[in-house]
Amino acid sequence: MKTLVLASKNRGKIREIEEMLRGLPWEIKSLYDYPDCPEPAETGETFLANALIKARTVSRHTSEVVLADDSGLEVDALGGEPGVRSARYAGEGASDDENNDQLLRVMSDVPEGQRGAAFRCVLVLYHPRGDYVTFEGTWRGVIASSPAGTEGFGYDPLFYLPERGLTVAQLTPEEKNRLSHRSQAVGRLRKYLQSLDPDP
Ligand code: ITT
Repeated sequence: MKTLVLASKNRGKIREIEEMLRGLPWEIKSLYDYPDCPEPAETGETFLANALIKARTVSRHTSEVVLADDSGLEVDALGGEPGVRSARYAGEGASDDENNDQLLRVMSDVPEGQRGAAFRCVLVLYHPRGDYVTFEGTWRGVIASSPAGTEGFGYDPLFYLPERGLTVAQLTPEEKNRLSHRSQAVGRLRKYLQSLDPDP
């Protein structure tokens, strides 16, 4: 088995990506396996820039192949905010609940019909020799007026899917992993990894 280090401390992401990469000949690790790894400073203005910062930092520290996920919520009525600031929308170190409350406050005057949004995920697969490939996924939905559901993480309780009549936090983990921005990006990554290592 080869080792793939997820450049993440977000347990929700790690759980989802591990599940989606099941069955491939890669042992999946995360930053919880490398407690001395320096904390990457996510100073980029794009998902790709931040994913690259995380991937480089972790690959230098571990000398392993690294997968970084930079993702977030882009709200149409807010010109794409919170975007790369999704994890810290209510301030540095904010909890998911605090970020959700902040989003509801900021959107309190936005009428139904103008509450469209997208989850975006950018993955960087980074080799310690310095080359990398990227994969993306986008998932459209609507920001609900109050939270619902207990599954998932982050903004899932507010991300409403009109075609399902449910928020993402009301989906089963299996359903989220079939539909999400992250599953689209990881699906592309899976195909790439399989093309490197086709079954005999
Ligand atoms: P790592 O950098 O350690 O991976 P992070 O949470 O800081 O963890 P990001 O900087 O990429 O990661 O921020 C992503 C934020 O976007 C995340 O904290 C959520 O608030 C939100 N987000 C991303 N994917 C999501 C999903 O599938 N469901 C709900 N919210 C999501």
